[in-house]
Amino acid sequence: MSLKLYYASGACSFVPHTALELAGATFEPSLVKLHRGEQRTPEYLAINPRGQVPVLEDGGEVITQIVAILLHLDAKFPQAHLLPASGVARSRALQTLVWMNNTVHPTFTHVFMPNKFAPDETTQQAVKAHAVQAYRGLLAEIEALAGKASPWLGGEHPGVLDAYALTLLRWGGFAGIDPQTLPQTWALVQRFAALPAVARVVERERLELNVYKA
Ligand SMILES: N[C@@H](CCC(=O)N[C@@H](CS)C(=O)NCC(=O)O)C(=O)O
Repeated sequence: MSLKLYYASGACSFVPHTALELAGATFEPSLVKLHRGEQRTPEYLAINPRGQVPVLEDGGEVITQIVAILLHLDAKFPQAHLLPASGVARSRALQTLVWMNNTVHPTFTHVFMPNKFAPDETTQQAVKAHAVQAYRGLLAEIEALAGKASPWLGGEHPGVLDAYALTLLRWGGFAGIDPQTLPQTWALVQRFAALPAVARVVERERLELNVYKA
């Protein structure tokens, strides 16, 4: 059955995009240009009425939500070790994955799109400033996890936690957070990006890892 991933450059879809490459899957990458509003076209809304990436199509089935997509890929490609297979290691990895998705990621959304959370410019600026401070604290938590990585966030194998950490750290640059102030995470992210499978995604998405401007 054919696999197709709808993704946007530098967006959270980097995580399933990387998972597909790490798994050695044959898939069709389909770029959705968010800055051009392609996620709001009738064609795309017919695929995902929420107007978001990522979307995975597996045969005739449409799957949305990063965690659901990753669990689907983990079950489909167990040999890729996208997550630890069982036991406490798996529970801990899921704990981190879900936290990244339900806490760290939406905090950045408040930085990047404060207009989604407040109607007027003044309140939006306040929302953004508050979210940047919260985001710093959350990246510090990732830094502590990166300090314990052995050698990857999920343990022996590079996987989805490393991909999410890369995305979240990179976004920090847009929030004015220098990735080099988080040296454990920055080292892990650079090591991860150098893997051939990950490098393919970085190249396809044309990503600069460090977007921080002093
Ligand atoms: N809860 C969703 C969040 C997905 C999400 O936030 N997607 C963003 C990109 S990182 C998006 O498509 N934004 C487009 C928009 O809001 O217009 C998931 O886990 O998949």
